[in-house]
Amino acid sequence: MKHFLFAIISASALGLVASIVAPTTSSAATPQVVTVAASATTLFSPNEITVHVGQPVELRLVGQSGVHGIQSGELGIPNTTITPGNVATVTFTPTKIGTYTVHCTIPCGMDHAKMTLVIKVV
Ligand SMILES: [Cu+2]
Repeated sequence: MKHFLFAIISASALGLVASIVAPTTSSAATPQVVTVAASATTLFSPNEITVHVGQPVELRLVGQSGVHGIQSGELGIPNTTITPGNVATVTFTPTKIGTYTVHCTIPCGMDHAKMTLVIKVV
């Protein structure tokens, strides 16, 4: 009887440990989801985001008007095209602290040169 009780207590203790450890592990791997709209008139909105070294970022680029593009070799963002009515999702993991200015890669109108997304890695 004593052994039986011990087994039950041990099993619950293990379960408790698992439930404490599991969320910590998954939150470290869970990407930070950031949504940015891309439009011919409001450009990237917001035009500045903050992300964290070592934490994956799931960047959701919502195409509102005009065709736009994004790419950053430094940040590991692949060449991605954003079209109206679609959401382009890119995932990258920043490795170095800094402020990165990413320009729209596709000429999209009068304000194209001003179309930047500032990504602060902290
Ligand atoms: Cu653009």
